[in-house]
Amino acid sequence: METGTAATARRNDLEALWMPFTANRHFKANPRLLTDAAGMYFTSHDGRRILDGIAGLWCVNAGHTHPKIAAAIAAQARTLDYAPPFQMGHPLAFEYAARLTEILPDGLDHVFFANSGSEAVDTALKIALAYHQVRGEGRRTRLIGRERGYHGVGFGGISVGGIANNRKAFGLGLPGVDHLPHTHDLAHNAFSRGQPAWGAHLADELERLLALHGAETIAAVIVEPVAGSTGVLIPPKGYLERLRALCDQHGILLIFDEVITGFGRLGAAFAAEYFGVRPDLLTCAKGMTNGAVPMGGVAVRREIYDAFMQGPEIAIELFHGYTYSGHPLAAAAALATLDVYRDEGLFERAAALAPYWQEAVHSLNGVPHVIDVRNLGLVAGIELAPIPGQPTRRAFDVFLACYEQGVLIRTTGDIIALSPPLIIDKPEIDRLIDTIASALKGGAR
Ligand code: PXG
Repeated sequence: METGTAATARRNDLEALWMPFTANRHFKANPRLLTDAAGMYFTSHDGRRILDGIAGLWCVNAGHTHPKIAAAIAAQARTLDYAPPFQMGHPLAFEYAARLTEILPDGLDHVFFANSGSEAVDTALKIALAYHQVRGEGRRTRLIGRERGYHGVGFGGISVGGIANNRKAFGLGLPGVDHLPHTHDLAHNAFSRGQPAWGAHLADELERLLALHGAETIAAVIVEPVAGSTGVLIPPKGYLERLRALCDQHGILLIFDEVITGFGRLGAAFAAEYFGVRPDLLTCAKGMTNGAVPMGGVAVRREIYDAFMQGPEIAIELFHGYTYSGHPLAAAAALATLDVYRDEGLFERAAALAPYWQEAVHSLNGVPHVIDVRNLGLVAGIELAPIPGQPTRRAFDVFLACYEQGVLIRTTGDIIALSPPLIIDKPEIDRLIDTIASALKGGAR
């Protein structure tokens, strides 16, 4: 390794890295580096403890550097570092798929592995299209997403996604995609606790799209059960049920993107269980490995898997997969993570804390600039009135002020999104909310 002042300077030079979804020039002028983490806290490069209000990025549900997960990864790295997943396998990937189906909704009992939420989404869309084709319904090629939806950054994901900034610089996307309207309406639903009462009828907009395109041309509808990245949009009561009924009526597959809602975020294993609505395909990532190793997955109903299992036995049934599908380190981390969720009762813990969380976040009602607070499980969105002419500035200033005070939050537009590790305790919830309140009061412009 290089030594000396020049080498140290090079190691600390921030210039070479092009950072994702980041204001690179602002960051490099004001770096915020995280060097260590344990439980609910990061340590920053300037030696401060930072309370993690967002589980890293919606993924570290069991808290940071969990010893059992870390040990499983270390042991696996010494035992089997890599095994090819095409025409070969290794035991942990099979074991994890079987274990995962135990906590998935009934009937979702086959799992395909990817390495991120974006890959899981593209995989799910491809399976949906190919499924209709193997059944002789190859005319079903259209995909329906939703305005403000976030399904990662692959071309499939941004096409069905509905966030303008994630789409507009990148060409035309997939053809044959349409979008449902989003369900966000402050006039009707501001300061709702849990699921808002107004808005189930917005699911009926699917009928308008079916009339426009012909139901027999639609392959799948994909939604986040709770939209996260766009600023926490909670589904109105009855909305998901109506989408399910319409998809059933018209032979359309329903895909739930559970990349953030999976693994206890709402106080149940998956949002599908929480809402009592079963999708045909379900994507997950993030909390699968507690964020410790990249991993994503798509769970599918038995009928979907079975539809592909035909033709000569030596024929490959699906021409899709990744070099790292079911990677040994990811599978080891994921198995250990499932053990931790079970042994520490973290999904139940999230459910038990949800009422306290709800009261805490709604205490921000009345704080300057707060125009909405919304919540479900251990998720909250706090929407701020933008500074006139400077969209996103208000929330970004709150983010910076909280970080100064040792609290990490996440902002998107002028919305604060909170999703703490499920191990958070009540005093930590209080500190998180108090810090946001004082940032809003102190930083009022
Ligand atoms: N689907 C959903 C619902 C997501 O939330 C992805 C897919 C993509 O996952 P990958 O692993 O490819 O990033 C996500 C990711 C935020 C934020 O600030 C959320 C995500 C990613 C980055 C930022 O809320 N979610």
